[in-house]
Amino acid sequence: MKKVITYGTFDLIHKGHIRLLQRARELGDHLTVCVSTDEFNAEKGKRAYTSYEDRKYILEAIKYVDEVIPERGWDQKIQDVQDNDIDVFVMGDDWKGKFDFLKDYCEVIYLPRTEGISTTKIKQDLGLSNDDDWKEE
Ligand code: C2G
Repeated sequence: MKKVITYGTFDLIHKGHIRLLQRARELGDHLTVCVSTDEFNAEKGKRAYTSYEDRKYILEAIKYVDEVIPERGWDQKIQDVQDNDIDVFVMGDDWKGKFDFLKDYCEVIYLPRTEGISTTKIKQDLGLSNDDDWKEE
């Protein structure tokens, strides 16, 4: 079985995320998604609208996704690839080159991002571009 892995926050799931997951899954027989915890998002300078538990729940409902595990930091990827017998590591090409060190452990593929959509754009279009607007009711 050819196993694929990808990483991300996947907040406010949109077509760009789904297309990434679909193309990643098509590269093998099994897709593991490593989704950033809320704590790691803070480290990335991101504050997701949707909690880690809810982002995990949503990802597990997507037909291209076979397994969801937590991403707690930048330096777990080699261990994840080894522990999960991963053959292919996939990311959108905004990350091109950033994870080439994984080539010693698995195939590394950067896929073209889907233009015209992003979580940031959604927030801006909704006029919620700063954190204060995000306080839950
Ligand atoms: N993506 C895409 N097209 C978009 C938006 C996102 O292909 N329009 C891809 C990104 O390139 C990434 C994945 O969807 O591969 C998830 O995007 P984010 O949730 O923004 O992930 P990010 O914050 O980049 O976290 O260790 C890696 C990090 O966890 C990646």
